[in-house]
Amino acid sequence: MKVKMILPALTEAKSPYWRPIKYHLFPPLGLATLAGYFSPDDEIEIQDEHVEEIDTSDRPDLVVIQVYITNARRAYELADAYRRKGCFVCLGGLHVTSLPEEALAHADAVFLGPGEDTWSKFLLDFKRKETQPIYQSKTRTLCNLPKIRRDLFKRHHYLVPNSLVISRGCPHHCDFCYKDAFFKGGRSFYTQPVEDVLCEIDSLPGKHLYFLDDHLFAKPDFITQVFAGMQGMQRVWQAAGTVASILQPGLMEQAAACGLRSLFIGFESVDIRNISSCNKMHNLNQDYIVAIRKLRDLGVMINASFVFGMDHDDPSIFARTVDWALENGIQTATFHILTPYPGTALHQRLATEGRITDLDWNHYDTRHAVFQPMQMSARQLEEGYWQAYRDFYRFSSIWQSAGIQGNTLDSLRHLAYVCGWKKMEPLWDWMIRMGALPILLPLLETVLYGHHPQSPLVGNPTIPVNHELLKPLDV
Ligand code: B12
Repeated sequence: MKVKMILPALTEAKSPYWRPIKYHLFPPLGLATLAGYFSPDDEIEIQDEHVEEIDTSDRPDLVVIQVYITNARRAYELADAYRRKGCFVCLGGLHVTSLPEEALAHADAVFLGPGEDTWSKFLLDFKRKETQPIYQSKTRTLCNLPKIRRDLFKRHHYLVPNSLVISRGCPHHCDFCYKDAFFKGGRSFYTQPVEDVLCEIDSLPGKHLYFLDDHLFAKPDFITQVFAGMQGMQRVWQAAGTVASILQPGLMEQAAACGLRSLFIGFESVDIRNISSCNKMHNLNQDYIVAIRKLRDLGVMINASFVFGMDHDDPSIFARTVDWALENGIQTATFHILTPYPGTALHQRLATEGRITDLDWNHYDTRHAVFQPMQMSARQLEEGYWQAYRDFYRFSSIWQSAGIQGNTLDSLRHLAYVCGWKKMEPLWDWMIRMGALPILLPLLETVLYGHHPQSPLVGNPTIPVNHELLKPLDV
């Protein structure tokens, strides 16, 4: 059977928001996970619209499309085109799970929740020509999974080809997060067996890894076993973590010892009232500044994530957040406008209060105010968001936070790193278009990491230089 798997672009290439560097980061891991369930005789192609044009002139037997909220319109367009040709179209992913009826109008079958259990059942049904319109995931396990079909990735297109997820979900219940809606009807946090994780890591080429787990450190006994197994593997890696896990005694030390180099941290707000009102209880009563210092001492860079537009935010929040981040020497920051994704508790609350003002899913990209904020206008919220980016990344700001690093070398690294990443984005874009990344990235990595005391590159010239960019990526 001929199978076409598609990840439609989250932002159109012609949009002013298109950033080649952002959309060339990770390969479509979810689709490659599902591809593992096909039989060896099946002819499978994965197309990722972020890095290539989707060719719709073919006529596969089965079309599989992953739908996020901001690619929903495009996903439906592709689905309709293939259905007109008589192809069987399956839609799944986060947005389909939130709004199955909407998706069903464009599909022969829709899949709610993670696909590991429903997908194998569907493939049997498809063979027997007895498919159902809706498949709801119930059994949640990551044991005995088929191998992820990484061989189907066009690897050379990606800055971070070695992305992996070794758990699903998260044990917490923040009101803005997709998680509770996506995992309803079964467990909402579960992990892979440690041996499988270590085997997968071992099978990945190069040195650099990026764990895309929502909360890698959520189950300490699991992750400390993984870290113990990673000792000696000579990997460098990045991930996302919470303030509470950073403060947990010994955990970050172990992570840094087996290669942690940068961490994405959801600080969310510098106003503590917002933290309790969004139910991010694990951030409450945590000392953000102690956490930041701890990572700095371990040589781990921080990408701090902040959300604007929560109910306690007034127009002073933008400057207060940027000042706080700079005073604490944060390397990179990612700002978001609060976005009420359908299916979340936040969406339900704002809808009940009559505050949702925009239902164009393309605007649910955390760059648009799609609701009426409590203490400012939607326009002030959007302008403040862009102003925060400009203020955080102006030269004087970069200089200020570089001065706060532990020593001169770290300050220089900070300067080179932030300027090299943010100030040279047009150059990065040009390099991506020219296909020059494989040559230039190793050079950059040596500049960024070569001198760092914990870098495995230091004093060990026999270790091949990593071909991926190491930075706290804003995903
Ligand atoms: C990688 C990633 C990206 C990549 C996307 C490209 C890519 N290659 O995947 C990039 C960096 C571009 C990106 C951008 C953004 N992202 Co993002 N991203 C992720 C991340 C970290 C990992 C995705 C992943 O690989 N998961 C692992 C695989 C195994 O899971 P999966 O993809 O969900 O696939 C499974 C199921 O969904 C299902 N499935 C999926 N499709 C189908 C299809 C069928 C037929 C079936 C049966 C099953 C099925 O089966 C798979 C196996 O279980 C997730 C967080 C997470 N942990 O998932 C956030 C996440 C998806 N992103 C999110 C957000 C908010 C964004 C941004 C809007 C944020 C921002 N401002 O930067 C932007 C998008 C900008 C825009 N214009 O839209 C949110 C989505 C919230 C929501 N309700 O939609 C998430 C969940 C993060 C979070 N915790 O909030 N992102």
